[in-house]
Amino acid sequence: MALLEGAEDAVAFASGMAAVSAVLLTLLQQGDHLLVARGLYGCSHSLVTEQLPRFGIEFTEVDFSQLDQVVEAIRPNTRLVLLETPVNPHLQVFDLDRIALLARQHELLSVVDNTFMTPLLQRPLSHGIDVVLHSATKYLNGHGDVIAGVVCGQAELMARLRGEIRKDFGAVLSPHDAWLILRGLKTLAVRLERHCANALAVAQFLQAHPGVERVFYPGLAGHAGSELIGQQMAAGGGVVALELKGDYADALAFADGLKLFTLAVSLGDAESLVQHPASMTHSPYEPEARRRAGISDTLVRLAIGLEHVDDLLADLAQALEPNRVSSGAPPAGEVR
Ligand code: 3LM
Repeated sequence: MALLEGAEDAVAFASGMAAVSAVLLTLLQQGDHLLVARGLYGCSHSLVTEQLPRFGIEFTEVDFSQLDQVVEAIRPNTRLVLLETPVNPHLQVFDLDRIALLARQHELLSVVDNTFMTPLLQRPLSHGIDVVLHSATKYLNGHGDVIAGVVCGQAELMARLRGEIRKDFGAVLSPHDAWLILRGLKTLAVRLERHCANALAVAQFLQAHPGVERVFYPGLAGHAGSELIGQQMAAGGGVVALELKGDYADALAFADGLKLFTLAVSLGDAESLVQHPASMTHSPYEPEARRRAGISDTLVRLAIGLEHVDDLLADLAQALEPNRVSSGAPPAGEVR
């Protein structure tokens, strides 16, 4: 992973959250403050907003697309900035060159969660970011059967992660799981090609569908940050999010109505997965914080797998049939 990310060294952990917490517990101490993106994976959000304050570490949530706001939020005890790009679950994209420069100008360390892209689609260190981390549970493994994390960066910092936090907190990765991810990495390039091609086709299909209010996919023209494709991102990735026309129940009925997509959290697997962030991955968010993070009740997240694109589009089409979405009940006479 150090080679792929262009880093001096890398350290493996028992999960993505073990990697996120190890970085923050190594770089921060009591009295410190960090700037964190409003939209983050649910458990990363609760780690920063609920766990770290117990150790006297403060935070401010900011929108990293509004850099003047970010500068205003910097305090004398601010030590680092933490963000994901694209953001889980609505895929907002941030300009890493500009964020890395801002952090450097204010002597802040910059930490980017690159789980949704992998180093094959985006290399944050090459944009001046200090630390990059991954939930290897997702694309790096690619088969939904391992939980793991990895952090990449300067050798001195990686030595502290390995020699202090991982050793004493114990979030080590099992040798067998390390072997499984090494195996997954062999097929990462071809899997990402299919994930990205399928995701673009799904995003275009949904964008044209009358039952869909809005589609979020960095590979779609008009998506905020899509101009960074080709500069910062090699492609849009394998996750698509959408907002349905309707309400909370309609979003659940749509997710329930899919047959080929499995209703489950996680992403990056060979199989396509569907989930409802408000009640699943981002349920740790307080409703007000979730609203500020732009995660609505009708937002549905699709982790696009490696199946044949025609099968995926056919499944979406049947689940979006008007009467299925509105009543949630299957059409008359059809037994589930
Ligand atoms: C999910 N995400 O379905 P683990 N960083 C990012 C992530 O998306 C995740 C992690 C870190 C999901 C997990 S919900 C229980 C399933 C951007 C995880 C944490 O600890 O390896 O799961 O990674 O969005």
